[in-house]
Amino acid sequence: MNKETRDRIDRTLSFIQPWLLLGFIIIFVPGVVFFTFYYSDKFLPYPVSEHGREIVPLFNTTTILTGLAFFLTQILLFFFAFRYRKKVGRQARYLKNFLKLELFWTVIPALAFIFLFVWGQILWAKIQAEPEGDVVEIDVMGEQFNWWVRYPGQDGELGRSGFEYIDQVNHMGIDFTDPGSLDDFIPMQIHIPKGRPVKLHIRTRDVIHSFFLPHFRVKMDAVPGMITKVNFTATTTTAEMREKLNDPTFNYEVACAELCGRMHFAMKMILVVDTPEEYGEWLKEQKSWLSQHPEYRINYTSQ
Ligand SMILES: [Cu+2]
Repeated sequence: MNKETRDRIDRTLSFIQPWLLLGFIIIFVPGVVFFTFYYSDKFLPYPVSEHGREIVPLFNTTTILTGLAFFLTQILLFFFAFRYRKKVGRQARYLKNFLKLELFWTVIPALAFIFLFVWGQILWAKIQAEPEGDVVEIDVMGEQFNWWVRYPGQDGELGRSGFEYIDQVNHMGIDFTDPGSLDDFIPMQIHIPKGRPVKLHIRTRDVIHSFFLPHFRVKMDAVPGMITKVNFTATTTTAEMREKLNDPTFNYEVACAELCGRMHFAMKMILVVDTPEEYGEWLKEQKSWLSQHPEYRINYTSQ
């Protein structure tokens, strides 16, 4: 390619590009607003946990503030790229010492960030505070690509567990030398009672997973070698939610929110919110894991 051709391409591009940038503002910006509202029925329904209701105003404020900043800066960015496009005979000017302007765009965003940070931090401390009252404790374990949950059983105590006890059958590595483990049970669905605080102890036996309950605004990573904790209190039963959404097949779902491998998308579990009475009934129906795997009683308790 000779110099003349290169110059011609260069001139053509510097003529077209500013107009493309202007077109971007005209099409993209209204497009974002339009589709946000167009698909608003696909948004998550109002949270069904006590702390979730407090997250809503924080989430909305953050979205509005960052949204305004986004539109303002993007519109200016693309507009200026158009307005000051290359023109024969126009020289760029170098401006300096605009202290007031620099203070303006440094201090205002800084204050906005501090405000959001403090609000979020106060709320997070409240969510992570030790729950009071009649707490339902559940041991949760992630594995590629399943969730396992263990309940304390009649004695209200989760028995010990350890990685050394994990095998093909004892997925959660329950330690049966601990009497607290004897009546623990592992259901295929999570049941929790409405109105009682739930405390989850979250573990993983392989890679990082993330325990995500979108309807409850609960999300906590499962980190190898650690037990992470998260608390929440459900405010709406599954039956009430089915009525509210007019969908008799609706179920709350646990999802994995950390890309953890090939079958990550399928790593989910159903969570049922019962009335306290239904929950009591369900608890009574559960059989201890040990009663279904009696061979483990021999293996560990005879040692
Ligand atoms: Cu996962």
